Amino acid sequence: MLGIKSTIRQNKTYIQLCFGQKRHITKKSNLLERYKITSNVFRKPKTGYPYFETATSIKTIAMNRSLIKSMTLIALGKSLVSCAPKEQEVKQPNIIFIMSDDHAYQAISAYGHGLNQTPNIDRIANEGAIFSRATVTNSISAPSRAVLLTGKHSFVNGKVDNVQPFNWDQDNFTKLLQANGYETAMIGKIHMDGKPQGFDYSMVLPGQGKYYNPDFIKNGEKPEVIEGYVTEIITDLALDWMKNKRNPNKPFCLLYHHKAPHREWLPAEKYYKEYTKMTFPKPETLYDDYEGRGTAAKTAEMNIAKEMTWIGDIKIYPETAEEFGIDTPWGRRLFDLNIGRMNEEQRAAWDSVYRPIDEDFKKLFPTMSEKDIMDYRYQRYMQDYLATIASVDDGVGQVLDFLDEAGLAENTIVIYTSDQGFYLGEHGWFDKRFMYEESFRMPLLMRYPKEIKAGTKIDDLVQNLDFAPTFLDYTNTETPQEIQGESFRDLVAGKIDKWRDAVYYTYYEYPSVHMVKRHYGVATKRYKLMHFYYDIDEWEMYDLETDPMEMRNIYDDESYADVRKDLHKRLDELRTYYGDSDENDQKYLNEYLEALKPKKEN
Ligand SMILES: [Ca+2]
Repeated sequence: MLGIKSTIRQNKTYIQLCFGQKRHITKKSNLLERYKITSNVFRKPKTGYPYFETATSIKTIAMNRSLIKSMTLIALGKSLVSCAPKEQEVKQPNIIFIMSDDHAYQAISAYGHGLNQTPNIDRIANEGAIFSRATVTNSISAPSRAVLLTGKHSFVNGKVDNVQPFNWDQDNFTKLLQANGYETAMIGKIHMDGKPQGFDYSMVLPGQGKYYNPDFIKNGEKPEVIEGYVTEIITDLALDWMKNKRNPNKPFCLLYHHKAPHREWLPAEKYYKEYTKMTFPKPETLYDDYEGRGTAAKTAEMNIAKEMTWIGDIKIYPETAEEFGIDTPWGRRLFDLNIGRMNEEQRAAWDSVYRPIDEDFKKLFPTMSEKDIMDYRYQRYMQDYLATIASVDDGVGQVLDFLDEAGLAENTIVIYTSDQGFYLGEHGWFDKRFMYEESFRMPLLMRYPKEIKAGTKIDDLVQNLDFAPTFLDYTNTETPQEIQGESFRDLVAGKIDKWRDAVYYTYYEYPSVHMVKRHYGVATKRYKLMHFYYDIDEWEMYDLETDPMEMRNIYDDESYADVRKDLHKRLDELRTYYGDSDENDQKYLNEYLEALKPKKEN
C-alpha cells in the first residue's frame, strides 16, 4: 500500500510516506526542497485568502496544486491513501457536533443578550471558546448542512436551496473520518432526502420532523414513530449510541442534531408551563419600517405582525380563529400536523395551558391595534421559541455529564452551533435567509480541553465552510484539495495571529416563502457589501461599527467611496477564488425556476 500523510507537530509539518509497511518520515521542508514546491501545497493556508501568509498569488497556488498532484500520482502509482490509523502517536479525539435548527445567538446566554438562560450550552464556552463572528455561507437549513458536510460552498456542492436535491455520492468529512478509522453516527435532523452516507449509524427525522411523537428513519429504512418529545428523544438516542451502540475501541464522531427551535415552536410540557408566563424585552428595531434599506428588506415576507399564522405559530385554536375571521387553511393544516399528533395525555396537558391563553386572546383581540398585535405576537413567539431551547439546553447538559462520567471529556471535541442565525424580532422579523447580521451569524461554542483554553473568545471571521477541514485537521485526516474551508484549529488554540479578512455569502431561494430576494455579498469585520439580483439590481452596504443594526444603506454615500471600491474588489476576488460567477447565478436560477414549474401529468 502506498500513501502520503502530513502531520503537524510543534508547528513543523512532517510528511509520512508509506510504502507497504515501511514508513519514511521526513520534515516537510526537506521534501519541499527536493520537489521545489512551496509550502502552501501540502497544508491549506492558515490566513485569509486570496491573501496568504506567504506572498503567493492564486494562480501560483493553482499551479502548485496541479504540480503536487502530478508528482503524487507519478511517485505513488496514482494511489493517494491515508496511512493506517493503528500506529497513531496520539490518541485521536472524539467529536460531538451539536447543531440545532434556527437557534439565534441572541438566545444563548453566553452571548449576553439577556433573553434567556442556557447554562449547559454556556458551559461549552466557559470551559472552551466562544466565537462572536461565526457566519454561514448561505442562511438556510439544508444548504447549510450540505456546506457543513462537504466543506464546499453551495454553488460547488450543488445544494443551493431547499429545492435542489443533495448528492450524497460526493465526498463528505464523515466518509473521510470513517476511512481514517472513525465510527460515525448522525442522530436527529438532517433535512436532506436519501440515506445519509458517511455514517455507520443514522437515526434521522424525515424532512423537518415533528415535535411530538416524531417519525425516525433508522439507517435509511422505513420511518417509525417514537412516542415522546422530539428533543428528549434525540438526546436519548445520542446517549444510547455513545453508551451502548458504538465500537468503544474506535474514536467516534457523532452529529447530534436537534429539530428545535425550528418553527412552529412546540415546547415540552415542563417548559411551556413556565415560559408562557414570562415577558421578554423587545428589540429596538421591532417596529422597523425598512426606510434606509433597499427593496429586498421592504418586500420580504417575514414580519411577525403580518406574516406569522395565528393558528400555526401563535397557537390560537382553529374555532377561535374562525370566530374572528382570521382562520386560514394553512393554519388549520399546521394545527392538525402539530397538535393533532399528540396523544390524549399530551393533548390534555397542552390544553390546560394553551386553552386559557386562547380565552384571554378572545377578550383582547377585538380591540387590538396593529402595534398591540405585534407586541402580542412577539411575546407569544418568544415564549414558545425560547421554551423549546430550554429542552435543547437540558440535552446538552446530559451529554456533557455523560462525557464526564465516562471519562471522555478531555479527549472529546464538543461543538455547539445552529444551521444559521434567526431573527428574534429584530427589524420586526422572524426567519432567516438575509445576509444581515442576525441570520448571517450563527452561534458557535467549542470545547476541547487538550488544546483550547477555558474562556477563549474568537472575534475572527470563521464560517460553517470551515467545519469539515477543522475536523479533518484535528483527527489527522488528509484534507482533499477541493475543500474550500480553512481549519480553525490553530486559530482557536491561539497559535496563529493571521486569519482571513473577508468572507463570501450566497442566497438563492427566491421566489419562495418569505420572499427574500437572491443575493450574494462580502463581509469584513467592519463592512458588508451585498448585491440583490434577478428581479432587481440593487447594492447595499453597511458599516457595522457606526450602524450595528444595519439600518442605513451607505452604498451611495460618497464619504464611503474608497470603502465601496475596496469591497467590490474583495468581492470580485472571492468570487473568482471560490469559482462563483454570474453564469453560476443564472444556472441555478434556471434550475430553480424549472423545478417550480408544475409537473405535467402523464
Ligand atoms: Ca434552519
